Amino acid sequence: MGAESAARRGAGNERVAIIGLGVSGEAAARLALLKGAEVHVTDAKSEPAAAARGDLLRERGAEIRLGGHDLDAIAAADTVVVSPGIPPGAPVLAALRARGVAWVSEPDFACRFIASPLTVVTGTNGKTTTATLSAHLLREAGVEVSLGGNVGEEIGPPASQVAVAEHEAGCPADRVVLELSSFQLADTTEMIPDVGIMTNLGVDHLERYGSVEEYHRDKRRLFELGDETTTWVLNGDDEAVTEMAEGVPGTHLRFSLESTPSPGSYLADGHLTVDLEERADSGARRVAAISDLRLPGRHNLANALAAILATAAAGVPLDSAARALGSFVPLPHCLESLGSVSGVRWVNDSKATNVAAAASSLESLASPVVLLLGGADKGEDFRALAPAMRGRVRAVVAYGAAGERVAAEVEAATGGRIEVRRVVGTFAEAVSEGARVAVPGETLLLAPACSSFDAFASYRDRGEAFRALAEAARR
Ligand code: UMA
Repeated sequence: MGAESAARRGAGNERVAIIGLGVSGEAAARLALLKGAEVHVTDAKSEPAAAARGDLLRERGAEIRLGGHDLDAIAAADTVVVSPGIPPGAPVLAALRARGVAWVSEPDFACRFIASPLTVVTGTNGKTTTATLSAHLLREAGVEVSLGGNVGEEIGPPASQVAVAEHEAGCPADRVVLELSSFQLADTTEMIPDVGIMTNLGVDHLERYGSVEEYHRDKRRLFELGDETTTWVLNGDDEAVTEMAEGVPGTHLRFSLESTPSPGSYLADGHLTVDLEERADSGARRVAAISDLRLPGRHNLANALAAILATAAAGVPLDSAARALGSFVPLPHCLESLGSVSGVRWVNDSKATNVAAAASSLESLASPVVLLLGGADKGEDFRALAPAMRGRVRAVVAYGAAGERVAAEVEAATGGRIEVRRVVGTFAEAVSEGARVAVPGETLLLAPACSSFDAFASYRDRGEAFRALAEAARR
C-alpha cells in the first residue's frame, strides 16, 4: 500500500481519513489536525470511549463518523490511516482495496513527522521490556528519548502522540524508540529505522493470521524498512530470525544466551558482555554482572543483551550501562512477584499472552507451579507447553473462552501426569480454584498463554484483577 502513498507526504492542506478511533486513531487525528489537514475520523462502532474521543476531535475541527464507515469520504482523502486492530480482511479495507485506495499504518503516518533517529523494536515476545529498557539505558546516558508504539499508554503513547509531542516541543527528541507489533508493521513501508531489533520469532496471533508464515510475513517488514545504514540487533539463538535477516542490507549485531557472537553480546563468567569488533572500544567488554539485574528470568537476559547492543548501535558509550541495567525496574505484569499468601507465592505474568511467553515464564521459576492458563482463544497449540511444564507444573487451572481446549490439550500432552482443573466461570473463580489447589512452597502463576479479551480490556486489566485478588486473599 505504502508505495503509492509514499508520494503523499505532509499533511498541510491535505485531506486525511483515519479508520478506527482507539488510542492510535485519536493520536493520528490530533497529529493530522496539528499539521493543518482536513480530518475525517471513522469507527465501525459508536461505543462511549470512541464517542468521547470523537467529541474532543470534533471540537478541534475533525469530521467524525461513528457506527459505520463512509467509503466515499475515506476514498476522497489524500492519505488514509488505518488503526492496527483492523485486520486486512475487514470489510472496510476490502472495499477500499477494490476501489484501488491505498492506506498507511498509524506509525508510518506518525513517522512522516518525526525527525529523530528511530529505533524500532519488534519480535514475538520481549518487545515491551526490550524497548523500555533500551529507552532507559539511553536516558541514563543522557540521551533524550521518546518511547511509544505498541507498548501501551501507561508506558508510552502511540507513535502519532510521539510526533505531536515533537511538534509541540518545537524540536526533535535525540531518539525515538518505537515498539511495533505485527499489526502495526502490516501497512508500514515508509519509515527508516537506523536501529532495528528483532527479539525472537515464535507463534502468535493466529486469531488474525491464517498461518504462522503470514504472521512472520508482517514481522519481516521490519527488514524491508531499513537500508545499508541500519544496524540490526538480532537474536542469534533464533533460527527463524537468522533466516529472515539473511542478506538484509545493513550492519548485523547478534545477541545470544548460548554462544559468543562477534560483533554482538553474550553471557560470559556471570557477566553481560559485549564485543563490537568494528568499534574503537573493540574487544570483549563486561557491561554488568547478571546478579546486578533486577529483571527476573533467563529470557530477560536476552532482552538486556539486545538493549545493550541497541544502545551501542545508537552511538552511545556503554559507560553508564551497568548502573542503568541495575536501576531498571521490571515492568508490571511481567513475571511480577505479588508476594506470598499462606505460603504460596503469587506471580503475575499476565503479559504472557502466547504459548512461547508462558513457556519462558515457567522456565524462570524454581518451585512447583500451579498454572492459571486460559482467556481468549488465539488458536495456538497448548500441547507445545508440555516440555516447559515437565517437572515444574503440578496442576493447571484451565479457564476462560479457551478453557475447554486448554484442558483437553494439556491432558493429552501430559498423559494425566498433571492435575487439570477446568473452571467454567469468572476469572476470579479460576484464581480462587488455583489458590485452593496450591500448597505452601508452591507458586501460583498467572501466565495464561492467551489474550485477555474474553473478560478484560487488556492484559493490564487482567493483571490488575489478579493483583487485587492476591491482596484480598491476604486480608
Ligand atoms: N474498527 C473499525 N473498523 C473495523 C474494525 C475495527 O473502525 O473494521 C475500530 C474498532 O471499533 C476500534 C478501532 O478500530 O475502535 C481499533 O482500534 P485498535 O484495535 O487499533 O486499538 P488502539 O486503541 O488504537 O490500540 C492500538 C493497539 N491495539 C491493537 O493492536 C489491537 C495497541 O496494542 C497499541 O498499544 C496502541 O494501538 C498504540 O500503539 C495493544 C495490543 O493488544 C496493547 N497489541 C497486540 C499485542 O501486543 O499482542 C498486537
